[in-house]
Amino acid sequence: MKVNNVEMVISAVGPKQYPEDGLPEFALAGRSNVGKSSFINRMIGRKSMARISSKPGKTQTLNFYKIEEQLFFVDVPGYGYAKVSKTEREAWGKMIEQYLTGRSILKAVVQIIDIRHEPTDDDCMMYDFLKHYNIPTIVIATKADKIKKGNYEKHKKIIKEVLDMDPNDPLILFSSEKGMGMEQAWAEIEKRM
Ligand SMILES: Nc1nc2c(ncn2[C@@H]2O[C@H](COP(=O)(O)OP(=O)(O)OP(=O)(O)O)[C@@H](O)[C@H]2O)c(=O)[nH]1
Ligand SMILES: [Mg+2]
Repeated sequence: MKVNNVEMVISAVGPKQYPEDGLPEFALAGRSNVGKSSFINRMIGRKSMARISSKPGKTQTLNFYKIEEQLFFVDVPGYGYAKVSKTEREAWGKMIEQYLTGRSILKAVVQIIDIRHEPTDDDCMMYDFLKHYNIPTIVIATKADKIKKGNYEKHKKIIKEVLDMDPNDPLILFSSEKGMGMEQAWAEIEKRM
C-alpha cells in the first residue's frame, strides 16, 4: 500500500475510547524495545509518527493510527519489561487482553520478534495466547540488518521451532532500518483486510 495519509486518532486505555470507524485493525505485539513502533513508522514511511526510544517501555497506551482511511495500526505497549511494578503489569495485562479478545474488527496481530535471539518465554506465551483465541498472526523477524544474510534461514528456523509456529502463519524477515520485508508485510496485511 502506498501511504500518504496517516492520522494518529487516539491513545486509548480502554474500550470506551476505541475508534468507531469500523475499519479493519492490525495490532502490534512484541517484547518491549523489539521494534514495534519502528515497524509502524517504516510501513507508513514516516520517521517518527509512532514514538520510538532506545529506552524500553516507551509505548504505554493503545495508539490507533488511521492509514489512508482504510485500516488502523494499533501500537501496543511491549511485554517483558522488567522494571515495571506488579500492579502496572496487571493493568497492562488487562488492557491488552481486553483489546485482543474483545475486538471483533481486529483482523490480525503482527507479532514482532528480534531475529537475533531465540524467542523468549514471553514471546511464546503471546503466540500461544493468540493461537488459543484464533487470532490470525503475522510473525515479523525484525532487525534483520543486524545479522548476516547467510544466517537468515538458520534464524528463521529457530523462530519457527521455538514458537512452534502454525505452518499457515507467515514469518517475514524485516528491517525497519533498511526497509526490507515491507512489500511482503503489506501483502499479508492487505490479504486480511
Ligand atoms: N538496527 C535496527 N534497529 C531497530 C530496528 N527496529 C527498531 N530498532 C531500534 O530498536 C529500538 C526500539 O525500537 P521501538 O520501535 O521503540 O521499540 P518498541 O517495540 O516500540 O518498544 P516499546 O514501545 O518500548 O515497547 C530503537 O532504538 C530502534 O531504533 C531495525 O529493524 N533495525
Ligand atoms: Mg513502542
